[in-house]
Amino acid sequence: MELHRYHDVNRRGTIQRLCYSTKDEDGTAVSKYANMYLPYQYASEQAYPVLYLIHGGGGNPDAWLDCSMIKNALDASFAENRCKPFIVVFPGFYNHDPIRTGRVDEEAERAHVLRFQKELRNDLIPAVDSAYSTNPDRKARAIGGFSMGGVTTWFAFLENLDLISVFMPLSGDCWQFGGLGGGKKTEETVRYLHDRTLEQGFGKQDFRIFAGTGYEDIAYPNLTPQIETMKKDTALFEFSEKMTEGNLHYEVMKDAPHMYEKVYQHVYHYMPALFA
Ligand code: FER
Repeated sequence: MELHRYHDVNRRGTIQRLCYSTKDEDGTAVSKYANMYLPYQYASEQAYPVLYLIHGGGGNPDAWLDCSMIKNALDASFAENRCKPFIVVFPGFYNHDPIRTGRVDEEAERAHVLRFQKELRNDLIPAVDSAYSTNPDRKARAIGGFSMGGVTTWFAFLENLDLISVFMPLSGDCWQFGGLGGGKKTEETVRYLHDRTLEQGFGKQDFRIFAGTGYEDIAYPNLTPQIETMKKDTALFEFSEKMTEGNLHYEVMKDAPHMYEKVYQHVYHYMPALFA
């Protein structure tokens, strides 16, 4: 994998906080924030595409920025003109402070990322689009995430395909049929992805998936069978090793365990294709 090189330090994007409000399961208002990455020379005369980048289990809106060189990768890519500038939103999928000790509680985490789909639709996307100069077309809206953020990304495909057209699940499988379902209930999962696409009124031309993980990643055994089975469903999914062809991509990195420090490199890799 090609790593981003040194770039012009004067062409840095900025981070802002966007405060917005959502509702918890009982309908009570909850105040939240998302970190907003605005590219260098962000100007309201332009309408920018937007990537929503979601943290992993136990994380928060700061996790990607704290734990990886994602900002550096974005700054470098825009400075070197690898791709046109876009906005990145780093929200949190919990509606309370995450309380995580030790192992993942699969059902609890699954409930959070599923609830977050409503927040995305009703609260977050409208807040972002009204506060910033965004292109509101679904073609210009992407979502990606690491681990539980990857699980979140698959749920966005199932629930919010009318709002989003680009999906970048990283080291996380689809949990429609419970924890680690991409590995444990592979056939059912892929059939459901297929059926939900049609049910939402979309087809092969209407989305692109950029998946990734590492050979040493704990999610590899769950995500890989799901992607391999999706590849066989050629009526809907067209796998290609070329980022600009087909609608399904899978990059597996060497020496890459389940860590932001590794996984952010997939974002760097896929960046030029997301809104191309
Ligand atoms: C996976 C998807 C998500 C996985 C783990 C997770 C083991 C989440 C782990 C965590 O939040 O700790 O496929 O594989």
